[in-house]
Amino acid sequence: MPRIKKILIANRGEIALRIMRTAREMGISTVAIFSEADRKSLHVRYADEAVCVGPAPSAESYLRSDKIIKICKELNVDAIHPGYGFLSENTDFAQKVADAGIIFIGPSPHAIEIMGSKLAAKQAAGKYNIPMVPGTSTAVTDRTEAKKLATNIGYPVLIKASAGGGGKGMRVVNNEQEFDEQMDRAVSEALSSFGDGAVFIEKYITSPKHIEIQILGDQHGNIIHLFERECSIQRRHQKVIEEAPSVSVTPEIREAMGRAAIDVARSCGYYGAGTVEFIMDEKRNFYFLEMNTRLQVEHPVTEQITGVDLVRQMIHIAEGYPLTLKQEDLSIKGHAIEARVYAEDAANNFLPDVGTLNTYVRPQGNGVRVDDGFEQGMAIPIHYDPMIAKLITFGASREEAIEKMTRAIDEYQISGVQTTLPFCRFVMKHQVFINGQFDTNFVNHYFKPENLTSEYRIDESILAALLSASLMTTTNPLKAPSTDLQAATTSKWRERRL
Ligand code: MV4
Repeated sequence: MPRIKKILIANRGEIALRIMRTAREMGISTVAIFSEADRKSLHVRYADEAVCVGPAPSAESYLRSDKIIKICKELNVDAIHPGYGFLSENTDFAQKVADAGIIFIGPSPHAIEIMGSKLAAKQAAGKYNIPMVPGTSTAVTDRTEAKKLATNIGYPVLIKASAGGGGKGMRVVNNEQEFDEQMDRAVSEALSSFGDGAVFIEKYITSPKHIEIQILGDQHGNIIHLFERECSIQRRHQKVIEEAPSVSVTPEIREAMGRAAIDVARSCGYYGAGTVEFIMDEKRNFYFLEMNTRLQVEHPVTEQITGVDLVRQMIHIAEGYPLTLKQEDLSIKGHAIEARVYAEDAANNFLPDVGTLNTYVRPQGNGVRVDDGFEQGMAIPIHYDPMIAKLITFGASREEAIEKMTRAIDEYQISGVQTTLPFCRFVMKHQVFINGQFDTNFVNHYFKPENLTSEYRIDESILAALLSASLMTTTNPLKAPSTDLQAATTSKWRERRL
């Protein structure tokens, strides 16, 4: 069995750091790569060795597969962990790594390729009895033919790009009159975004919950699932809150969904860690959507409820060992919630906010995990994803996890950039979130910028703190307009930018 002694992490930020921590625990040495913008990053300092791969833009640094493979050869690297994003779901990269005699810590190029195409994925899954949304599993090209299919499926329908992702190339069609225009748009968007104009049609599920199953497979055909994650709280296809388990999933549904996820993985000979996405309608019917062939951003909630280190498992699998975990040994213990802390202004349509972390103090204590890659004083680079941190809480029950999240959000001190923390607090306090009756429309239905201020109204204890503080030089918080989010946020008024 090839023992991995040295890993290169082809990524940056919190996920690079998260992977290195497990590698270090396993006695594996680590190589970081970094762009010129990340020279001082925590992931660079944490690594045993670090190599600059180029200028700030990803295309000139983190996406330079040729350079990355060359570094591996020069530094005697045994394996590459791609993290998420960047090269993680790139078939050519996985193949080139294998051709260079380096272990790719992830699935086979074949599995990445199949699941990278929604149509190929549907066709592969079609060999098993996996529930799928009524629709086509081949590309539609002829409009007249397509309209007939849509009428049979029944409006509203969704036109989707086979190569799509993040909602791109996806068009809702409410009736036959709209069909031609929306189909043209979907095809041209698919062509311009992915260079592949193949589209297909599905019944549009108007109020779905987004539920995904974590799976692990080894190179000997064993596949297990690690239950579900509920990811419905998102806006513009960007997840903000994730949790495990889901309030809407019964033990029976969990078992059926887990079995379906394992079959999807089996349909492409999957090994490594992977995630099978489903949507669930109001009647709790669930349908397979697609499979993500990487370690996902939200993997920590699964780690917290199962006690399994997913990165450790990925490394074991890549080394060729059979899974030591058995399905019957796995169980859900407690509840975990993740809040993504983005440098974005939720009060201003989630506009990205650039700047420096003038104050950056993490919450701590029982049931709190923070996965991040920043320190106080660092600037958030504009070149990459604006995620500052993932705040994860876990408790014996969902209520406890929510209470811990609210407390942790209140402890988190960030100034210099606007963040999604106030928005996450709004979600934790919202009755619809608390009772679990939410779907992917939650943000559109319930969130308005004004909501943030009511939760952040100055109360007496804050007034007392304001009066005793000697920092009231820039503005008088007592006169701060009630719409001023920063001014009314617990203690954060002190760092208000003018
Ligand atoms: C759907 C759907 C409703 N009906 N398919 C969004 C991106 C891609 N992963 C698939 N997506 C959807 N597919 C059918 N037939 C609704 C969505 C969808 C969605 C899915 C998961 C999480 C958030 C979402 C937000 C809007 C739409």
